[in-house]
Amino acid sequence: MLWRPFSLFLLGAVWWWGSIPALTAELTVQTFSLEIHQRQVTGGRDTIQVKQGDRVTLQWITDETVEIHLHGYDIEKVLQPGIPAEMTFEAYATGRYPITAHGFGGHSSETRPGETPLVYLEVLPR
Ligand SMILES: [Cu+2]
Repeated sequence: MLWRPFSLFLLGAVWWWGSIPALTAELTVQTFSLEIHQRQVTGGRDTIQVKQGDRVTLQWITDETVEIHLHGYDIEKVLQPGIPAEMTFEAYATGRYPITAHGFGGHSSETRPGETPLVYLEVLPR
């Protein structure tokens, strides 16, 4: 009786191949466009919601030079007016994290008198 283990193997192979697209489909890519105008994120958006494990891309455009900081994930980026910039990361940690402006107009790092939250990133558990 050779056919039995063989057909079991075939079944296993079908199951295994079938699971590959399912696994890749789990990885959701989330892209958000954010525009800073007069030191605020436009459109009244104050929260970005994603799920844990999502691949997140934040596309930024600003009308003023500013250093932005995603707390928790500790990603910093200097934005220049009119030049699109991206932050890409995997949302591995759940929680609510502020994205703050460290300084507008190019005056950053040395003095940080009260960071201004621009928007919050919320990472929800799966
Ligand atoms: Cu900060």
